[in-house]
Amino acid sequence: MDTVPGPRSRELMQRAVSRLPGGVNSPVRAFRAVGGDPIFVVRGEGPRVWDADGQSYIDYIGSWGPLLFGHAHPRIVDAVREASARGTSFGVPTEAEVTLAERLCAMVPGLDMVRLVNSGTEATMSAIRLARAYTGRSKIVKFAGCYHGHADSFLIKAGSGVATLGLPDSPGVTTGVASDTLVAEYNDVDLVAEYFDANHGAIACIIVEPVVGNMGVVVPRQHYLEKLRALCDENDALFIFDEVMTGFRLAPGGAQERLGIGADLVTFGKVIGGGLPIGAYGGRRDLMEMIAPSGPVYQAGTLSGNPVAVAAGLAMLDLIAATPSLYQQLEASTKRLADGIEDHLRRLKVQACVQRFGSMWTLFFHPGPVRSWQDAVGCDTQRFARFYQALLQRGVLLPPSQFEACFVSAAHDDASIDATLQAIGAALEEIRA
Ligand code: KE4
Repeated sequence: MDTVPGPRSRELMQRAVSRLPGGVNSPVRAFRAVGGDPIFVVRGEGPRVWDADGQSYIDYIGSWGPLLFGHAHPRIVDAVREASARGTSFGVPTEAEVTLAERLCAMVPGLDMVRLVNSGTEATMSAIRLARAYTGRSKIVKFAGCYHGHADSFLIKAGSGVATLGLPDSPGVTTGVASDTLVAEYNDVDLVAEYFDANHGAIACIIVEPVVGNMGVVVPRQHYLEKLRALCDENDALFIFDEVMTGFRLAPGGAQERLGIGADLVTFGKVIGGGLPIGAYGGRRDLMEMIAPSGPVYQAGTLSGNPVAVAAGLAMLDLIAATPSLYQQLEASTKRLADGIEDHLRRLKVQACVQRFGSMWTLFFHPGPVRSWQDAVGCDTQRFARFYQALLQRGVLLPPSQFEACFVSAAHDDASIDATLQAIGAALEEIRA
């Protein structure tokens, strides 16, 4: 494989940096944490993408989670084509958005009503606004290394791109806003309990990634989420599951179904848009009917419930419904991949560990286990960067950060997994030297 990124991607990046901050429209895409310039992708199909220099890669970014069935699935492409031919946006209600709301409520436990928005950030920022309005309280509890989008209240020890770039907290977030965000360590309950004791009657909600993807894949300890649920109940606070990443990826009913725990509000994004801009938040009817215009809590959006994005989402849900073995297949593929990587780690005596849940996985350059952000910061990010580049040269594209989840899709067949394992073995050999 020629040097990656190739000349065309480099040329595009030179143009990009003069008109887009860092040359990108979302920071983590700049490949800063892995020491190079990004490839520019021109198309995707199934498990693969092709860059501007004609190189192809087995893709585990998967648009950061939405592409449960891989790139350019014909059912989704056709749905988008047909919907857009009837008009791309109306700003007036359409039947399709009602149908999507009905389908989401039928699939997700405890979902009486939803509001569609345009991103995961809009979903989570709206959910905490609703929690603050319902409880009359100001403070929220989040967890270091968890990422809930870029709304001010969340940019406090956040994961994903914030962690990747080593930005402790973002300038522009006022101390007033930051003082209402209490941060604890994921998988630790004691400090959360102390927060409730010290802020009696002041905490509106806990918001958590039920299975974390945004510090790399970190799974909840046994009974951890149940203890958070109990603390919310004891203190009349709301429990918010941020399922922007896990929703419809771990099970049709997401982490609530998979883990058997009910949240009061749940946020979604990614999968339910089939790769188009979408988000949603929802929960109990008494909560959601507080949202304007049925209630006083204002939230709005020009393109919310956009007919083209909704059509892609409905096609995605149709694909899920038409593939009864989907989640077993995703589990089996991801297990085979993770087991193969662990075989390489043992054979080459590399100090690293693989953590996975469903079709989400991360190779941590850390002895493991990684159970919190405190653990994750111990990763050898320099070694990850060398591994990343060695793998990229061998035609496998991971998220360009140690603190992200990799995604297996239904399009990642045995041949893709085998080719990935071969490339990972060679890349590990290269950096071991
Ligand atoms: P968006 O606003 O980026 O659509 O969603 C924010 C968000 C909220 N909650 C969770 C659990 C999320 O994972 C995300 C976004 N995920 C990152 C990937 N780790 C988006 C990638 C990016 O920022 O470019």
